[in-house]
Amino acid sequence: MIDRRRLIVRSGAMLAALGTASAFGSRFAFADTVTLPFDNGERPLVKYPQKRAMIGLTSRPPQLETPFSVFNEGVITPNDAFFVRYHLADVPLDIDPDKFTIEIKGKVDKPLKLSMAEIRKLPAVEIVAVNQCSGNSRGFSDPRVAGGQLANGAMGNARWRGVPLKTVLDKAGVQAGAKQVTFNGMDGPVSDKTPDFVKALDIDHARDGEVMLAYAMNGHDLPVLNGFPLRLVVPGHYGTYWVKHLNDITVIDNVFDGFWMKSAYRIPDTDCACVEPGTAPKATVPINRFNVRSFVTSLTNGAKVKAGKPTLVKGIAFDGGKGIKEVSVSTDGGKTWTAAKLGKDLGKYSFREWQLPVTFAAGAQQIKVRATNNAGQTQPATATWNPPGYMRNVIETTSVTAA
Ligand SMILES: Nc1nc2c(c(=O)[nH]1)N[C@H]1C(S)=C(S)[C@@H](COP(=O)(O)O)O[C@H]1N2
Ligand SMILES: [Mo]
Repeated sequence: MIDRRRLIVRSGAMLAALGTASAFGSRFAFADTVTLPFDNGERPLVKYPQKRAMIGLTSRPPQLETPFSVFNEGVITPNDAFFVRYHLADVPLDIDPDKFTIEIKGKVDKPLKLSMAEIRKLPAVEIVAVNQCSGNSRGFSDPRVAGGQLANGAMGNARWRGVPLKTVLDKAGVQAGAKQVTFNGMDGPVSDKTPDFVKALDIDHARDGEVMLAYAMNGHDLPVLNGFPLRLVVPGHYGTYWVKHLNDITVIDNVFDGFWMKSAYRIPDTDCACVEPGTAPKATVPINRFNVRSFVTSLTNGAKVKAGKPTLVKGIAFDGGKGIKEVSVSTDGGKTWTAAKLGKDLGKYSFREWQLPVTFAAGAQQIKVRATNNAGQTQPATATWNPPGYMRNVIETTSVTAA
């Protein structure tokens, strides 16, 4: 059962912690509850600073899912509707950007400590990229698995602005023998038994010129809950690597063995990153790139449409960075597919809009949508399964009634 009073008190404490509650505009309030389409799917709609009403998953730390209707508003996810994921309860809500510094240390010639002013002076780059939690859509896992029971709203697409990680690594001078780079943010565990949230990338990935230290999102400072004042952006890769409130970058000459790399966020070492439902993988690897996904956004399950007249069906598709080649729609259970028209290309890491006029016969109808990327990878007809419930990308089906 949802304890609204407790959530309200905690949201209030957070406003106080921010120190500038009034600057954050409207006060927290509970609009309503929503019911996600799986067992125990009832969630409160909660209001946090800088966020519109969002689907509340946990309050300590705050974890917010984007209401799916937001994805039909446009191809860019607004900052105030962008999902929020944290692991550790000690979330830094009152960082002074003028005092904030980030350290680059370890196997480098010249350890650095940079202020935000110094970071902002470096040549900036922009990239539109999807951030998606590994466990997005986990609530649909069958059999059910442990972890945050998310529907499809733990993803978002934003225009990120910042400095290539390569720029600061080059400035510090990576030494020969460097193998990985670790990333630590300012949040921490409440109990010292919980391992701190630290992630690692291979050195070549860290220096690919695309991985970014981002300070802006859609033309504004990062929202506090999305990592203000600085976060890692790892295009095409699951959100777990996108470390928020990032203030510690360490170059190491070994493979990092912290909990969040060695034990958590690992997928079966199989082509589908899946195993027979209910079984354990023989070997695992760290989760990495997104697989291909596509969604109908203009119609939800249970929607009523006109029979015998075209309905413009719209949605989004994305993948881990090959770029979307084709999106197709089927209304006959997957026997035949019709290619949709793709929208503007905002880059290979972005959501890609698609649309297709569909004429429905009267009665109950199912719309299936399937995307294929430029490497020929597509989506499975039946959902794959793994114990942590990661990487769901089944062909989605939307049920409507035409009359
Ligand atoms: N500092 C910090 N960064 C973090 C996390 C965290 O717990 N702490 N969670 C990661 C995970 S698992 C995800 S999915 C993304 C979510 O980013 P968002 O909250 O901005 O949507 O943040 C990542 N960065
Ligand atoms: Mo995540």
